Amino acid sequence: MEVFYTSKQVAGILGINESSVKRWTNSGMLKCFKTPGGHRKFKKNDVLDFAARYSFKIPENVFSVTPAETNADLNIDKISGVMLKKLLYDNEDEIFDYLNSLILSGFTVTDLFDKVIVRVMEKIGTLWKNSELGIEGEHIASGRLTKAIIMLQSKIDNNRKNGLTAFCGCFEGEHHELPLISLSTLLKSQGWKVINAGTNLPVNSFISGVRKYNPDLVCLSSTFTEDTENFYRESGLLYEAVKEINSKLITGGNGISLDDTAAKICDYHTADFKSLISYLKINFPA
Ligand code: B12
Repeated sequence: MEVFYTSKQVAGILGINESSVKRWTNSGMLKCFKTPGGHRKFKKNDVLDFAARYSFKIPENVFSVTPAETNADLNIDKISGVMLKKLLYDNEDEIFDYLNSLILSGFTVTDLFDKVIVRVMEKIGTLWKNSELGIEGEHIASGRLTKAIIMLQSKIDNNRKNGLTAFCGCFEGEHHELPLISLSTLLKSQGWKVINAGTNLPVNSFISGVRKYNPDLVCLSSTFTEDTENFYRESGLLYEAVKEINSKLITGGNGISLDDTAAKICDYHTADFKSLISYLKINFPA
């Protein structure tokens, strides 16, 4: 089955604006055809010809996942398997190319994190737990993925800013940085300006940052909570500061349980990005 690409996908593949794609098709430099509804569609070979003629560098894996794969039966298992191998054996450029190709094939940023990256990192965690992967192997894989996600940020940063600012961080003792970087990437893709204060942040510094930047939204990520009582104490302090500036506090991650206590220390708690997006749509309508 021949696969066709949209103007948006071609813009992503070539690393240019959608308006340039339209201009070049209008001038005849880039071949396309139009659907009955007037939408431009592109063949892979036409995009490759254009790239070769005008010296555009195309990432290697960009065409490796076809849009068909992202339709009804998303093959998450297969994609996670490919990703796992890439994390273990490839470098960050190749991981980035693969993540980018998933986005270009129609994957939402939310699904990329909730369904693929969470699953792949769980597999890494299991390998590590079963001593099939050393600590160094886990660090290398996490480091490569972190770099690839940061590279992806500039690709999926939404040019249409919503004018809102989010302040994100983790409390002292929390070293899981990947969820926080993933969260920043997701929010940026939704048009948010993101201030990522990082992991291992003493609660007073977290609060100082909130007061200084006066954000519309504060996000706290927690993956591993050693001292639950202290965590709730610190969250309570942060929540007071967030309420003082009429902002909202959202907590997320597997280090926090969804019990009644959690409900009292934030405006909303969720374990995934899909629910965060739903919450934002209701509470920060465009
Ligand atoms: C990578 C990793 C590390 C790396 C982190 C590197 C880095 N740069 O981030 C390092 C080596 C530092 C590390 C250290 C430790 N780790 Co660790 N780690 C992992 C691993 C393999 C992957 C985590 C990850 O990045 N996942 C990918 C992200 C995207 O997924 P996620 O965290 O689930 O995030 C999703 C949701 O939770 C949610 N979310 C998260 N935050 C937020 C925030 C908001 C606002 C919202 C809305 C949503 C949200 O949305 C995300 C997308 O769906 C997991 C294994 C696993 N099963 O997950 C163990 C794991 C989390 N680690 C674990 C442990 C025990 C540790 C250590 C104690 C190990 C040790 N003995 O030293 C230390 C603790 C360090 C500390 N004090 O923080 C346990 C935690 C068990 C628990 N909850 O008690 C796990 C589950 C491994 C295991 N099976 O035992 N770890």
